[in-house]
Amino acid sequence: MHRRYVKVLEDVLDANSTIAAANREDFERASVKVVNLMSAPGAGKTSLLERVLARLDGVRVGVLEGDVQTALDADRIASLHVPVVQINTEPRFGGECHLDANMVRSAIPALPLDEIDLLVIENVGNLVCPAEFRLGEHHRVMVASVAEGEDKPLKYPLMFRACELVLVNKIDLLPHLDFDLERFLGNLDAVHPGVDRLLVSAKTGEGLEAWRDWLVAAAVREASRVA
Ligand SMILES: Nc1nc2c(ncn2[C@@H]2O[C@H](COP(=O)(O)OP(=O)(O)OP(=O)(O)O)[C@@H](O)[C@H]2O)c(=O)[nH]1
Ligand SMILES: [Mg+2]
Repeated sequence: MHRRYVKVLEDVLDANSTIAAANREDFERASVKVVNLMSAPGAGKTSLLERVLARLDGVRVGVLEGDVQTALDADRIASLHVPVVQINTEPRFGGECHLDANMVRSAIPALPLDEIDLLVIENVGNLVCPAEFRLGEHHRVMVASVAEGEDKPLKYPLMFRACELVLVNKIDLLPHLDFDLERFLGNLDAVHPGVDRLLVSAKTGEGLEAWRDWLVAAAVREASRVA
């Protein structure tokens, strides 16, 4: 019984990988690089996009928003005059806690791929499932906010291993928290040695120039080996 469950899961992930490869082909045909942005709910994905998307130095960017319900995040991005498409996983996909390749495939016709160089996909807030489902992206980034505790790399290692960049957000809150930044970074290196990391605050703007520069470079960088 247990073995059958594992087999079903393997089949689901295999089917997802096939569709992700088709998505990747569509993105490459349109010369669009794709970043999959993941985190726990509320770590600051949308806030970190809002702060940089409007000043990407000539890089034409679009956003695909994934949420269980609402278009709240898409509305925030649209107010910056950035093209945005919202996927709600609740009505059509049963309230999934992650985006999968098929959901992204269903959104591709609505995306202005010929008018953008970079597509950022904001995944559903979750530290487990999004890391398992490839979408056809070239780059994977996660946000870990200091409010979540320094043990998270140890408890959710796949997410921290699956990314090439970790944005450590909400560092403005450090004086108010019992968060040991050195211990967090040690835990991060224990599960993904040497992974790139940026200390940022979407509230104060600290570190956002480096995040912006990273996104600008992602528009031309080759796909990461972890994507
Ligand atoms: N103090 C502080 N608050 C922040 C920072 N970044 C985001 N927030 C706040 O954290 C909350 C969640 O931010 P969002 O950007 O919506 O987080 P998210 O990851 O997009 O959330 P979901 O899409 O729901 O998973 C909001 O109240 C933000 O104002 C930060 O750097 N410092
Ligand atoms: Mg969001």
